[in-house]
Amino acid sequence: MSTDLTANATYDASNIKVLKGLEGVRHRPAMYIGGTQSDGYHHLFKEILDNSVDEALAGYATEIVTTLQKDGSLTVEDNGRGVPVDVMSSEGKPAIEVIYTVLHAGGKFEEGAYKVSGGLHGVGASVVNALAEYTVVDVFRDGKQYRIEFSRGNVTKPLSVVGNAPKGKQGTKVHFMPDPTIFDEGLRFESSKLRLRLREVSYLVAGLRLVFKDEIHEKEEVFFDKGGVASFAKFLAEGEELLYEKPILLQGDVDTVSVDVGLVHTKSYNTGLVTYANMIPTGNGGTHLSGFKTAYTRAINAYAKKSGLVKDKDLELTGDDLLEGASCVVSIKIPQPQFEGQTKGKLLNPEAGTAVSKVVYEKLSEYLEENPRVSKIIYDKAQRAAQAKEAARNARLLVQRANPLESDDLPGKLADCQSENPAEAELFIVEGDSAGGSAKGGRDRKFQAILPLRGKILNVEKAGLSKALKNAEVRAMVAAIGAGIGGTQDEAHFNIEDLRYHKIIIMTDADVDGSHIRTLLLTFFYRYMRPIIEQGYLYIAQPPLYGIRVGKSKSSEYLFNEEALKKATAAAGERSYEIQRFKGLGEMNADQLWETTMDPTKRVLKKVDMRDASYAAQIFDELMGQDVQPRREFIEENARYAQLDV
Ligand code: 28G
Repeated sequence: MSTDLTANATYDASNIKVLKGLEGVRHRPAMYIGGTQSDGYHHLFKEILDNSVDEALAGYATEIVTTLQKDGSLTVEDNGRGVPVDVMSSEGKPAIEVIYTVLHAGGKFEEGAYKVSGGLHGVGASVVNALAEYTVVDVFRDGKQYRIEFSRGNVTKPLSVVGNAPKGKQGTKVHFMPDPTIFDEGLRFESSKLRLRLREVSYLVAGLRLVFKDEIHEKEEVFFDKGGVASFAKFLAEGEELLYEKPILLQGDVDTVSVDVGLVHTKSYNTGLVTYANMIPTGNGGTHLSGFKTAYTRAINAYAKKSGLVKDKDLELTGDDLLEGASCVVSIKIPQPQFEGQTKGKLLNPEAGTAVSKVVYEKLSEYLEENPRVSKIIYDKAQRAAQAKEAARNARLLVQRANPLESDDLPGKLADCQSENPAEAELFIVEGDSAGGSAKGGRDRKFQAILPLRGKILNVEKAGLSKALKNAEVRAMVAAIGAGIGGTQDEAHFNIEDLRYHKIIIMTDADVDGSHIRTLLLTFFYRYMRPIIEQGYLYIAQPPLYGIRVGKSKSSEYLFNEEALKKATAAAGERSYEIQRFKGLGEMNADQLWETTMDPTKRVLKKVDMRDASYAAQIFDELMGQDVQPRREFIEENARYAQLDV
């Protein structure tokens, strides 16, 4: 049974305008979804999910189920009211068709307009339709099940009733497949990225239940939390020891801006701060973040004076001191957000700053008054942070006093290169003395320097800066790199201009120990020499797992994974071949190491990319904890932040 709800005559002329709009989307997808790489691909999911979330924010949907199908397509289903299906008199077409085929000018793609209390949802649907190979929308409404189908912006099956809705069932179900001719080759939905957004949304919309069914990996997961951003802050602090159990929630509305802040303090030395405007992550902060920092700092200092926690009335702790070990989530909703740049990384609205500042000052002051025990804990921690900062400053001066440009002061185990031109100089940081020896023997000393590290380096995440600066391996790296050492707690003591090498290459084994050392090194660079990552100067060497020599060939081909090995043996066919398995860097002789891993014309380097750094930073903390499992997951996940650079 299938009833066509519109007369065919209404399609034809009226569709021409519609198609023009969506053709524009297909012609310049980047303008609408940011790009045609993985982020753009996953943006389609976010748009559809947002529509369901809006229906939840409007007070109708309570559950959203996302299913990653075996064939890579995606289904999102909510239990809201169902997209309206009645024919709009202005267009002569069902509302749902209009929503999916008319590009909404002035919608969130152009200005980022966001109607907080519902009413504007559906805006991204037409963009998704335009960029999908197929989109099938089922609506459960008034006891019926309706369906309409699209492909690449066009209606392929007009709206019809396909049957009765199961008893009591209401809502919208969207099934779509991104158009492979639009996106970069080989892209697929990644469970990790879908889960990241679902988790985020479950915290940003307290009480909304988000189910993820991963049919590829046959897993199901429910994201649900009543605690909102307070739980989010606690989640981001996972793996760290909390200074008090219950995270702090600060909420309030100022005019049309609504403010939600979650806050918890841990024993760690790092600050985790994530901000959102209308559920969009603002990785570069903006007015809401500034408003938070000022009000937070003022509220605590004022309370400390008033309550007698501070003896010296003039002594004010800085925001950085007060935020050491804190994990904070700032989420605001604002009718007309203004973002800087295309990536929406930074919020510009001045009224957002005022609103956050007002809510945080008032509500935090109130909280501190009512919770003197917690207030004292927070203040004591910040005082210790201020003292440690002083100690670190002294220790840092000691390390820096040795002028790294005079080779006498370079660490003894560094085999430096001849070139003094950073643009061509490379520093290999090598795990273990034996690999270090091979690297020294195999390198091109003109431009390649070798710094062997002995055993495991200090976990800077647990030790903190002043201890780290006492560690011999850390000091050797700081001296060799030559640009000082920074940190999130203090003024910039790292100067990228002084960098002695524009390629810093971490060379560790492909085993668990190697991964661990690599993780520790990444943490170190991330925390204390971040500009090196930001500028794209940090790399990971990829030693091959196998070498294969086919037939009478004199040279080996190097293979980096099992799959490549399979391909190579298949390609060898009838010819004889010889496979060599490399167990570790230390087992390669100098020539082999040069040939496989160091020779710029043959080697494979992964560039460490920190585009996702603001979120990664949060996850980073958690992963550096004591648990082996999350750390292992990190090592796998970390591949997402590294790009292949041959
Ligand atoms: C499953 C994946 C994506 C949605 C709704 C519900 C309504 C709606 C969506 O209306 C048009 C414009 C302003 C009212 C609203 C239903 C009011 C009454 C809705 C979704 C009509 C859009 N009944 N659920 N759109 N508005 N879920 N999920 O897309 O005036 S989109």
